[in-house]
Amino acid sequence: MSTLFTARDACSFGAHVVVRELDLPVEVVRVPLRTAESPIHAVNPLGRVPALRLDDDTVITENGAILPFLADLKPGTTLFALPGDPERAQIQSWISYISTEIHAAGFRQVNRPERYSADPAAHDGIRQQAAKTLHAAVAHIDRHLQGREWLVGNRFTIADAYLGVFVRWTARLGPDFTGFDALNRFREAYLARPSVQAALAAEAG
Ligand SMILES: N[C@@H](CCC(=O)N[C@@H](CS)C(=O)NCC(=O)O)C(=O)O
Repeated sequence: MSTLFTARDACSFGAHVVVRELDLPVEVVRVPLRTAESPIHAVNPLGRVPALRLDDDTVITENGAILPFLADLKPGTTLFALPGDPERAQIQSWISYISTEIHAAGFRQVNRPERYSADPAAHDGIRQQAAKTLHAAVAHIDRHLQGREWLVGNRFTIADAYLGVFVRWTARLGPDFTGFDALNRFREAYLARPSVQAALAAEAG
């Protein structure tokens, strides 16, 4: 059986939700992060989740690869679209935007400024600038979601499963990030999904 390596409250949550949405025969295993003892290092040399190990020991890393791969295990699922369908590219476009603009340029710099400067005196400035960048990226998504429930095609897709991770984190960033109406509606709809509730319960255990 394939194994999806995840961590609590991490960006692997979206892939975990997809496994549950599609009822895939994938074992979800939680690992600790940022410790040399974690079994994740034997799977992903970067020590990061998500990582997907297939039956034949092939390893796939990166949300941008894992989310489409999981959806393609059920060809024709409404969570994705078939090759050649422009919606497939739109879904991939959002995953790429979220991974680069929201995660890497935003949350990673807000949460881990030490990765961008060895000088502790620089960290507050990095955090503040990253929060502004993040705010602009979140506002872009909020505008897109005006009058829509989900990112693409009026249905929940793998891009929404992934966005939900960061929409949950955004709420913790303080008052500047709480007034996005469309995003707030998205968060409620996301949290109401049985797959999300089941994944949350499993990760809390
Ligand atoms: N670009 C990667 C980022 C993965 C990533 O940064 N995962 C975090 C959890 S949200 C992690 O494992 N961090 C541990 C570390 O960097 O040591 C992806 O989208 O899959």
